[in-house]
Amino acid sequence: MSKKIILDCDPGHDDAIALLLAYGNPDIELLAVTTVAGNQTLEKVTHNALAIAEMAKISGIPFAAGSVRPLVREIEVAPDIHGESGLDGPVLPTPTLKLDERHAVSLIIETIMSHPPKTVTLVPTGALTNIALAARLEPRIVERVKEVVLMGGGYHVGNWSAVAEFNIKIDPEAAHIVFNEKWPLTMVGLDLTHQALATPDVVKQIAAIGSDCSQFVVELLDFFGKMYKQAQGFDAPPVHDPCAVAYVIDPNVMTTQKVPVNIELTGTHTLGMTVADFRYPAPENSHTQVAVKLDHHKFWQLIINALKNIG
Ligand SMILES: [Ca+2]
Repeated sequence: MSKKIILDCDPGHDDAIALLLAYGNPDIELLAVTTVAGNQTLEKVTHNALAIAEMAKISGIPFAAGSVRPLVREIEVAPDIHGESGLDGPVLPTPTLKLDERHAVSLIIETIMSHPPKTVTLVPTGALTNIALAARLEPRIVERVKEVVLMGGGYHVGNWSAVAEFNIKIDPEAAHIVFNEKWPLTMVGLDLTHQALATPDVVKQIAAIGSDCSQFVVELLDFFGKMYKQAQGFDAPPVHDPCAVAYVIDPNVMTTQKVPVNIELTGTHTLGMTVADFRYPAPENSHTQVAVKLDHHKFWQLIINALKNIG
């Protein structure tokens, strides 16, 4: 049973690896790739998405560009982590794949509505702008999707402020919309992704694959590692976005806990915080859950196997 997903991303080093995992894993059917401003401008992240497609020889999957900025806030990008291009490090091939002419939000809606109910999983790994707009433009998608599995937030930790994570912090209003719609939502946040470290041993295993694609990932991780060391003091970089894809492939790759989550929109020091209420056992009908503990070995094996499959 293949799992149909739409990957909504802002590549981005870890988005790139998420895309390769989704494309290279045999259990995933990648229906569409959509982009959103975040790690860099929309123009740059869209170019990067197409360059990754070129590198991995991805064809027959629509790629569409989406929102150029957050719903309310000014655009914020992250050159301290991803460089000026959004994907600094490896030399990127020139894309030949043409963008789908539709806006990402239209592509998301049309893809969900043209598939049977409860078969399509949304996997956002950037700001939630496109997803929020899609839910407002076509509210029937909320009932129709199987679930939303997103990389973002953190119930005990932030990275763009003391308590807020980048994807949520840059467009908190969009996140508020997405977390408050009643679709099943899994938040794969920093609490989880900070366990997904690309340790030297992992990088060695990826290098040993010996393909263009594995070399590309090694170069991505090399740059990403340096930036994370410099910006946040990590000895090995946390590779966030593929964690969300990995959960869709095999929920046993991590443990989760049901808990109500809401987004802080007004706090002076807490804007964009994903506020998880652990005071009581979550109600049975709680539609949100958070990722807690990663099986590090299983996670990296999924990525290594996907890279081998791409060849
Ligand atoms: Ca991302």
